[in-house]
Amino acid sequence: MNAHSRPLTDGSLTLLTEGYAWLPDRMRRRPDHVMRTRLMGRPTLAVRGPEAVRFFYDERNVRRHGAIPEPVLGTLFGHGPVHTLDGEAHRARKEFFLPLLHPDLVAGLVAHVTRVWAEEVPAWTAREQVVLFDEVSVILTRGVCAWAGIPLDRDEVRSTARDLVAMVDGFATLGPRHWRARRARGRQEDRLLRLVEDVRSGRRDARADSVLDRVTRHRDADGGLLDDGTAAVELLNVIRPTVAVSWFAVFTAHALHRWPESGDRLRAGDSAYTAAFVQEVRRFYPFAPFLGGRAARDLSWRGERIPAGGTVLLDVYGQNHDEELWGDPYAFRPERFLDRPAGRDELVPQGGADPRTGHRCPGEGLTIGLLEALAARLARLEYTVPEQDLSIPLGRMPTRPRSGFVMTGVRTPV
Ligand code: MYR
Repeated sequence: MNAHSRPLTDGSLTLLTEGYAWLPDRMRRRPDHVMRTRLMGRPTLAVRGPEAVRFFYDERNVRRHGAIPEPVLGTLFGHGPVHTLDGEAHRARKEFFLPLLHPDLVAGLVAHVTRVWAEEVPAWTAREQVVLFDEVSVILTRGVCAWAGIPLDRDEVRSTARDLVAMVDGFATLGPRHWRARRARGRQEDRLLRLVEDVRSGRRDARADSVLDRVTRHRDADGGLLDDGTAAVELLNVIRPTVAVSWFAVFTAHALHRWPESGDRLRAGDSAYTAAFVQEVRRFYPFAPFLGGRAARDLSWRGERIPAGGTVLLDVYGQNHDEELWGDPYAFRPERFLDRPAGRDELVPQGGADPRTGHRCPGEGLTIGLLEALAARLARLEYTVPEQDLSIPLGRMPTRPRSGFVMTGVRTPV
């Protein structure tokens, strides 16, 4: 029996226990960066590298319909979202998201979030301790809702932030976090669905050209408006990922703590270094483990075959730590991005290829803009990092420092 005829064991259980390490550990033994396995009972092909990114994002090879398992839709993305569409349907729905690529919109979101930061942070100085993850999620929730034109009363800020975090936190587990995520999604979809109904019925005004206004007017490929439920799902697909930047913000604080010398250049306002630092945070720390699609036809990649309908995975975490691409990939070294900017299909924490035509996250520029602003502000903040568990368990998806990054003695810069 050779490697090709041996029945493949299903990797689902080991994936759930090994988390981020599952794919990269197995890929390490594959010099061609391609691997056959089974996942949730389906033949699966895992690929990695810039050429593989182009293969993966070519719709003639890989399609999205039916690719995302229901437990991920029921928590993270919702039912009927842009992530599950192909061809003309995808192109038309993507029109709603493409303005997010515009630098003016990025600047607008950053302005809202930094205004909220300036309002919230002084109160940290009076507190015995602050859990950065929780507080940043509140700041991002307030900022993104104000920017998107979504009303948010003062007394619903913390519960909304908790729900948005829960949806991300529960997508890759079948334990209590998963059920919390489903309940959170139910609450937030209901709330936004009522908001969409109110705008459409004229009971409430939406700020002209805001994200809320645009979702109520968006037309799909068939020329029809989104139904109220799908509009709520896609609104959440703008605000939830923005709040998910909390994970990267805490990784930013972790990096500043472990490599404090980086802080000097951030404090000095070195914008090229700040941009490189943020790219290194997005490369180095674990966020999306991999991305998936379905083989559109019988496919072969570097000699490995996958039948039509099989699963194709892009090994995101593995590619961001690929020795050949990065050299010394487990060293945190922002300078690597000063020496040479990352190629489009090399650095793929939020997917690869062109966000205008494919499934790369259209919010990548928003993430980068927010992190540059937050990194500079975190570097200028004075605080103590008390004894705590800052380990980042790779078996938990999504992961973050276990303590959430506790700060004491916070003092704002004069
Ligand atoms: C967001 O809120 O959308 C940001 C969080 C994204 C995490 C990305 C995880 C991707 C999981 C895809 C699973 C595909 C399985 C075949």
